[in-house]
Amino acid sequence: MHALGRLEDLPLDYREALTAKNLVPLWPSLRAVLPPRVPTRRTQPICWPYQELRPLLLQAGELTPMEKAERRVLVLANPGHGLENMKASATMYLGMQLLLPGEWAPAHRHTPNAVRMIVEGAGAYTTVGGEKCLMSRGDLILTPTGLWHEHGHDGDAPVVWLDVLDLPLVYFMETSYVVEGKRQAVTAEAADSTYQCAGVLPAPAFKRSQSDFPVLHYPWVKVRAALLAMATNQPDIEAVQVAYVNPETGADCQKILGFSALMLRPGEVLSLPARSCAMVFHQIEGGATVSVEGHAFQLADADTCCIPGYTPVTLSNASASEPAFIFIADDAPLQKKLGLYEVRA
Ligand code: 1HN
Repeated sequence: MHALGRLEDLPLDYREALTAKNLVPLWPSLRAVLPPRVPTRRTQPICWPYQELRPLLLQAGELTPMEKAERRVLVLANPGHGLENMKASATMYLGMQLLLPGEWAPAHRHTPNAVRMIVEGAGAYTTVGGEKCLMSRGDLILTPTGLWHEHGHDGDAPVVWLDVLDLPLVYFMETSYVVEGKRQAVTAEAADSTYQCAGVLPAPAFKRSQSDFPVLHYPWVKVRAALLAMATNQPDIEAVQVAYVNPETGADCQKILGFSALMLRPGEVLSLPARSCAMVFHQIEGGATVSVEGHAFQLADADTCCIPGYTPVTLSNASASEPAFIFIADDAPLQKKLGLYEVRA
């Protein structure tokens, strides 16, 4: 690949003539936008240990009342993207949200899709599209695009959860906006949904669900039990991993970001090939090491890290007796829809 002409190679008056007409020569910038073989990634491998951010989040609870915050969140920002841009990766936003007993985060709906991974506390709930979802550690609760949602807390200790949104992508596309609303009437309890019984679907008059998001709440107790059963029943399986899907279609539960839960068996070392998607790892239980070239993050309970795409990663569980459970988010669904997804051997 030979060197291309630089901007400085062009006469100043020519460059000024271009600028005056809103024109730009491609060749000085061509290699920057089309680097050979491997894309340029601003996403840096970064870890946010929970014990470091927790006191700062609780302090936000003292410093900023709910009325002044609407959502009391510390954003897990990747310095590679500039902290003020609030991106963990090019497409993924991460934030730790605090709700104190008795507080209320008012109803709104917006175009970005959100999910919440519950980190600590009990007694809080989120109501999504009229469906009340109680929050327990490790639960995954979806707030898909366009659905009303609000959070409440009837318990007596702080509740914290991890928000994962496709906000950077939706904002980049100039399609991000919010609508404020009134308190929703609760029309259903997620825990009572027919979908909580695996293997059967509601089929009134033999019709399938009209919703793109039939399940909004994936309780950790059930996901954990599924992983343990998989580890017991399929001891030779390469990875003990389940994906959060739409049970009507088997497709990813959201359209842009994908979510899964992984169990690392005691002593397990799992090497994943480089894939084009960026990834987020959040430790639900136990401890694990996330290793990429130049970094080894030791994740303890509730720690979160991210890695850029096109990066091989090794996950390991150093415990000889305890499993490790990890929540994973990535932008593979988006990349697959766009024909950009790759696995490199
Ligand atoms: C949002 O609506 C929530 O509803 C949390 O809890 C974080 C970050 C950016 C945009 C919208 C929530 C958010 C958000």
